[in-house]
Amino acid sequence: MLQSWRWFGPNDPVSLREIRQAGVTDVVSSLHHLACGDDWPEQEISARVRTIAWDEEREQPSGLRWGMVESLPVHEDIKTRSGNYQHYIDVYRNNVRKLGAQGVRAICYNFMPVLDWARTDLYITQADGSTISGCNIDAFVAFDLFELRRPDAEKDYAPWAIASAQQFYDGLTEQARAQLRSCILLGLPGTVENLDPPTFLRLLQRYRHIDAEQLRSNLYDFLNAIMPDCEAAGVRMCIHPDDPSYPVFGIPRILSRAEDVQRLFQAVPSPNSGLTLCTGSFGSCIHNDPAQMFEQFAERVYFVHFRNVTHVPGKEGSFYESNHLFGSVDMPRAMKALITEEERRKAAGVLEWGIPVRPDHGKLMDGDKDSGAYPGYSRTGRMIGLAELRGLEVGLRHAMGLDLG
Ligand code: DNO
Repeated sequence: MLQSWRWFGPNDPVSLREIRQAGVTDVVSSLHHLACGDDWPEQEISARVRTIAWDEEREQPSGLRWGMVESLPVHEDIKTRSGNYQHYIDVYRNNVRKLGAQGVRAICYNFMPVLDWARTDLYITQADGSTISGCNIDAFVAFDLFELRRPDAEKDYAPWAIASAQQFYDGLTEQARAQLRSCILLGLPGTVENLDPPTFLRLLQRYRHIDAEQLRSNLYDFLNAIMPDCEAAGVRMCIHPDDPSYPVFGIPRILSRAEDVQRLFQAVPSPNSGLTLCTGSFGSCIHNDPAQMFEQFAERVYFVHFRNVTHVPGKEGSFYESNHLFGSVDMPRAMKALITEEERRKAAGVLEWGIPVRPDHGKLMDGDKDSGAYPGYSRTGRMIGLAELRGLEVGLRHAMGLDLG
């Protein structure tokens, strides 16, 4: 695996030097200060390439490179195929070409309406005092019904689910309700903005007449329009799964299950359209086996997010993010799928770059609590995750009789 790390740019509390010292070679970054749909100026791209690759202080190459963009967000006009979508597709195509010309090899994006990843709690305290994030299905439903009051929302839920959400909501203090609101509507890392309930509702309304089939076809049209540029620029698109991988707030979901991935690859056969295999996002749906999905789609996996989730027994949809190696995702099997695919590409002579893997999310430990780290994007927690994953890789490679990578 290529050890990679998400870096949010010069204001990130974790420095590039620390990232390098943790063993990382591949930085995953984006021009976060630009708005969704903006043209990315060439000078800004080259400045970021240089910031990552050149150690100013020591005046020498840093040992890091920027080959992976996460994310180049897709404008809502493209997802809804309305408004100025043609303009935004042209901008996207241009950005792909510019990024490819400056050495970017792959782009991670998603096609989730309105929200990027969503959680109902970002600071769940564990027994050891560290915090992690998670989803409580009752909280999602309660927010939808009693806070947002989305029209017709009750039609999306079974009566027992509504009753359970009601009971949950009744037990919340006003302060806990406010916390839930800000957690769901907060711009999480990588997302575009903080939303307020009326704006969120208005944005959701744009999808009132867009069902999953329509959204799928909008995704395929978008990808087919940009594929020639991706191919010419040598850039691979890696779609990120829906997170969580089940419906929330009536939003259509089109990248949650294995059949969604299969349909995507049938509709857009270009090898430049691939997958970000995020074990945590796929793992949030109890019907998915992310390790098996890795094996199934290995040839089209160009980027990996390794993290684990633990399902709450008897509460489908409720989970918390757990230690990278232990939880509902069979991480040794997922790592084995990665190694097997890397070896296959090597033997076939098609491993031009390697498969970047980032330790996705990590617990927030005491020393990091005041560092300004984004939820999930802790320094120490992610470094522990990376170290554990590296250990797992070396152990498996040794057991498989392979070189240690
Ligand atoms: C969350 C991330 C996502 C991801 C986007 C990709 O931690 O995995 O925000 O970057 O969905 O577009």
